[in-house]
Amino acid sequence: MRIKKFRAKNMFEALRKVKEEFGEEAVIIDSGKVKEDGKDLYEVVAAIEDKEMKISTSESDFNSAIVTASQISGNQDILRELQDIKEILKKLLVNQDQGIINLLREGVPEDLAKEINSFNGGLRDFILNKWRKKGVNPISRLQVFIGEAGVGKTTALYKVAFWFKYYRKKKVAVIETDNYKVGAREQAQRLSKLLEIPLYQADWDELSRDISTFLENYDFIFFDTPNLGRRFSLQELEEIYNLFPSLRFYWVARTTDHWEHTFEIWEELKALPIEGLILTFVDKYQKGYRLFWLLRDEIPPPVFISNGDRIPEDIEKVTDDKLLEILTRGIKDLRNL
Ligand SMILES: Nc1nc2c(ncn2[C@@H]2O[C@H](COP(=O)(O)OP(=O)(O)O)[C@@H](O)[C@H]2O)c(=O)[nH]1
Ligand SMILES: [Mg+2]
Repeated sequence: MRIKKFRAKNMFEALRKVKEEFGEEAVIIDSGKVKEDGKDLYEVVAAIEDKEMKISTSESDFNSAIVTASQISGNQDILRELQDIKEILKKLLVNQDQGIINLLREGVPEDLAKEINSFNGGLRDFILNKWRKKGVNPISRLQVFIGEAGVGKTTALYKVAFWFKYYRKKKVAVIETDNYKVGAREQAQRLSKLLEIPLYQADWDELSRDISTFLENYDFIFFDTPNLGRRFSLQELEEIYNLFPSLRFYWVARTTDHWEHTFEIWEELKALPIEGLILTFVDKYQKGYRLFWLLRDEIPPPVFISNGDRIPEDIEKVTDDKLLEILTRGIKDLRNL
């Protein structure tokens, strides 16, 4: 890389000099006003990638190089120039670290903060690149909704069930397996009646007999589960999965929770075949950065978002635009990242 300072009476003149010598691909590292012989000048520090650093093999080239080297040795100007360049590089490195620190402060996990910082483009492109890399999973017919207490599992399940029934004209049934939560049965009955979606109460042990009948009669079967925790543990989920290997999982996560907490849950859940993520409480979510953990490669793609407590209408399928809207929510300057 070659770095050089260009000085001129004004900014346009300085930039013109940069262009003239370095061409269109020059990168501006620093700029500002300086004084030279009592006059105000504008200075631009520009850099250009050395595309063709030829290694000289001819003797005449070699000799002229020696002459040049001897000419410059002891040249104070060049030494000063080198010192300046060192300072500029130092400043650049510090700025880069500052960028990472700012992202960390905003709640971006460190790995992603570093990736964003070294990404050659705007934040929108970064998000879309990462998101497209995840691809989209086909939705399986037996889908178990899992997540912590109060994240909105039951609410999301009925909304998604209704979405498939209404927009995709699919035959959908719900199986309620939450036998712990007080009022869970009543909540399920009320929602099933309201949305005209058949509901079955069942234990996993009993289900082994009936699952093929369900598959004959319905396109999709959604299982509502108790809150993950002491009474319904990951171990139990794994046992259920071993019993029914055709089950797939939708992980329901609340967007207002701190990403470190959500990520701890993910560390536990990742042993299961999780096909997609349902993000809830998006209506209460304010600042985009805090959801950047979603962009980690290992996190399953968000499929639906729940943006309110009204059933069935507060649900949306995740699209590029929707994801961008959520992840950049409240971020003022997207170009500077
Ligand atoms: N504002 C808002 N409230 C929600 C959302 N999803 C669920 N809720 C509310 O959160 C509470 C818990 O929901 P529920 O589905 O029973 O949670 P579960 O324990 O995970 O099954 C209920 O009062 C819901 O109305 C959402 O996306 N936004
Ligand atoms: Mg529930």
